[in-house]
Amino acid sequence: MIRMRAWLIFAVAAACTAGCSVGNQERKYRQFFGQTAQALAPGYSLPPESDYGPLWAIVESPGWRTRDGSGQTKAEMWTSGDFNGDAVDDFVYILVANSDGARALYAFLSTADGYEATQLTAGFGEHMGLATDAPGTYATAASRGIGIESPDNALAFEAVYQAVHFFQFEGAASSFVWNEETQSFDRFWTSD
Ligand SMILES: [Ca+2]
Repeated sequence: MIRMRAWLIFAVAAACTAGCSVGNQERKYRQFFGQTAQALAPGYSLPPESDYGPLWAIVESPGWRTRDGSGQTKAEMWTSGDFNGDAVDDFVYILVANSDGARALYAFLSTADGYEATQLTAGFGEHMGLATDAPGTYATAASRGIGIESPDNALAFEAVYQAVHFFQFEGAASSFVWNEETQSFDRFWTSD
């Protein structure tokens, strides 16, 4: 009996480790959106709850196990990391326009005075996801002969800081990489 109870406690604790970690992640992104991001992107909201549907529910499915800059598994519609290299976390969200439901990708970057919003792209369909790329050198789609060109026909690019990975499951993918010189993001395609 004692052994059974120990197993039960272990099982509950294990379930909570997975479930609670997801809960904490979700809370972090919802909190930042409510307290900071929402006011910087007027007219936009988080995607509808239905977007948390099967894909988010099966987040342990490897294809959708997207991770943020701290290595934590999280939902596809948001990610975080230090994208502009000031050692403060930045946040990126897929948002939906209140007026017509069009989707837009927004980055909220840390500055000396708080955060500022930048729209990275807009007008894409559903089922796009976000993850965080580690710093490093990456090959572009063009380097593999795939007909989608990156800026300056680059065959490779270097992410000095973490970068925003924006992708469709088994489809198009690009990375938004901070350019220190222009103080903005360059977009490199890694898959079409
Ligand atoms: Ca930052």
